[in-house]
Amino acid sequence: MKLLGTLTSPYVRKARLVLLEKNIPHEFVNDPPQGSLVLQANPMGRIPALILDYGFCVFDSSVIADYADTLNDHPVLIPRNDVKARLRVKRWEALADGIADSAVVVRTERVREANKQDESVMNLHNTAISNALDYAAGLLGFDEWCEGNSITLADLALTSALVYLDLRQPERDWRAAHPNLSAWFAKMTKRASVISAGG
Ligand SMILES: N[C@@H](CCC(=O)N[C@@H](CS)C(=O)NCC(=O)O)C(=O)O
Repeated sequence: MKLLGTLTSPYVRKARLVLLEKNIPHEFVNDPPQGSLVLQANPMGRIPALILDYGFCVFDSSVIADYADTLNDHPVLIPRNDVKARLRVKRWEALADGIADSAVVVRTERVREANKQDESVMNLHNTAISNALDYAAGLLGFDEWCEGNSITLADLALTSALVYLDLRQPERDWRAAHPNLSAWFAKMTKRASVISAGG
């Protein structure tokens, strides 16, 4: 299978981390949003897109993660039998993707000409990020993993969002505000998958 996307996208990183953690053979193909390969795979031109060996194209990182998780059991990243645990993991994913969504909006505003930037949009989304980080730190507490006793999609999604936040908002001192999240993230960034996906 081929995973299309860029190295900086938080959604692509999440999909890559799932494939890497589960040791699923794949080729990473660097192609940007609206790139020629991406457009053949995803009519919306968004990344990531996963092209399966029989040509079927899967898009949206959540769908890719869901599909990839069915391919083997080591590890199971989205709980299968415990409905409440599954819901908690998927909600973590939504929270992490929400941080990424807002960081992308702020980034999009920031790269516009100064007189075209919408301060209220940036404030709204920066506040959403702060609130989501508060919420994530509270949920995590001093647990080793976001959910249960082992790594899940929740950890990978949150890691991807925070790597992106560090990239686009290096001035945001979320580590000082949330030492527990900081310690958890430091451990996550030492994992082979995270290093291999580019930090
Ligand atoms: N919900 C989607 C979001 C994907 C997404 O918005 N990717 C961005 C790159 S970070 C993109 O392709 N943007 C280009 C566009 O929206 O046209 C997912 O999780 O895959």
